[in-house]
Amino acid sequence: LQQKGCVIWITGLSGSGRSTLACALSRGLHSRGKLTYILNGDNVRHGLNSDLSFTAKDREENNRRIGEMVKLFADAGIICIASLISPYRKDRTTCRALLPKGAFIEVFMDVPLQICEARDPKGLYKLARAGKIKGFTGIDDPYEPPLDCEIVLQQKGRDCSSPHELAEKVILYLEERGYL
Ligand code: GGZ
Repeated sequence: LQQKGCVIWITGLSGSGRSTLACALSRGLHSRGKLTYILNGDNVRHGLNSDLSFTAKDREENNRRIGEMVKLFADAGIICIASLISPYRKDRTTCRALLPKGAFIEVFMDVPLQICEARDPKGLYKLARAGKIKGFTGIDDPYEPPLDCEIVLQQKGRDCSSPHELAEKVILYLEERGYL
């Protein structure tokens, strides 16, 4: 087998650009002849995890199941991109522990809440502020930023890279560690 599998675990608030990065990353890796697969919290929640809500317990279970899935993909030699809020540090640590050392690459979309809320691509923050969605991450539900993750992608003020540029940073990291 030519390809060594790994997991790119993208964590961050709703509207922080997780899905956009996942797509740009996937494109960049495909153009280098690599096989990838994106597991998106939102997508998986329509099928396999359709029994789960957004309580702390169900978010934990959502994270746990996706952790088990990305492990299988990485075992198969695929670069698996997981894009979910994964608000709890301990849940991300649990997923990390499933992978061989170095194969779990946590990427933090470090975007301030005000920016995510101003973007509000799905109008969910507006609903949350109006009290129509309860327990929305960043509004009335917690988000625990990583303390020590592999890659931090900041999007603040003038420091505004394109999705392509952000993806290239991750690809450089993979290159340096022999995943490409
Ligand atoms: C946070 C919510 C909620 C609540 C629905 N809190 O911007 P999005 O739409 O696409 O990303 C959010 C997605 C979060 O699902 P995850 O599986 O990634 O979350 S977790 O890791 O916490 O299990 C948002 C939408 O679902 N959404 N309700 N209450 N995000």
